[in-house]
Amino acid sequence: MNIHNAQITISAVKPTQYPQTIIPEIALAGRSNVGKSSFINKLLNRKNLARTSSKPGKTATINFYNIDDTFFFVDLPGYGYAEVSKKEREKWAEMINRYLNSREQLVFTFLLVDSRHKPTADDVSMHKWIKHYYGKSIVIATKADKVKKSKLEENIEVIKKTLSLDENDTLVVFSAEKGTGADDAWGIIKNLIGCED
Ligand SMILES: Nc1nc2c(ncn2[C@@H]2O[C@H](COP(=O)(O)OP(=O)(O)OP(=O)(O)O)[C@@H](O)[C@H]2O)c(=O)[nH]1
Ligand SMILES: [Mg+2]
Repeated sequence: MNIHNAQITISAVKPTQYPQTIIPEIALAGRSNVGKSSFINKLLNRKNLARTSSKPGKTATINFYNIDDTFFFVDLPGYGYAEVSKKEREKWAEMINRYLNSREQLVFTFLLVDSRHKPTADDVSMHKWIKHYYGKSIVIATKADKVKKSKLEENIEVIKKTLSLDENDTLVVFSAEKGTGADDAWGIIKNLIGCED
């Protein structure tokens, strides 16, 4: 896809702040620090469009990125970050759930997991929700550049098994550092939003 214009529309904390458009939305869910914001930046070839940080908990709001008025990337706060207070975590979870469960424009939710680690209990429940909601899932295994190739294959098997992926599910091995998987991700996105070019 030839992107001309990608910009943040709003950082929202409640539904009244969501963009009042009917443009399709693709949301990115995953553990804090897994690479959701970096995924957006890599796909758009923009270093700092979505703010990233080596410190987990960077994205604390629901950030809507308008991509050429064709679709929105919706960058969600990460879950499972132990360092923030329980109260704060619950607030984020509520904010995420409210968006995911009620947003009509939401055409799909990608699940990002770290290709170095076994998916957590939170990842498993997020994946279950996605399967229940869409009947299929798209899992992005991030930070693939950080794992040796032989180990990577092993880890991908563990991810598939832990999340119980089946033939309806798609797993994309991804690296925001190297660009691995970016073309595949674009192919999936174009398909989801019904875009030809
Ligand atoms: N080597 C490598 N580092 C990555 C990759 N993706 C993300 N990172 C790094 O991981 C850290 C976290 O990335 P973010 O994109 O901020 O993660 P996030 O999921 O948006 O995190 P929160 O906003 O806290 O939920 C940053 O230091 C990134 O540079 C990748 O594919 N390869
Ligand atoms: Mg982020």
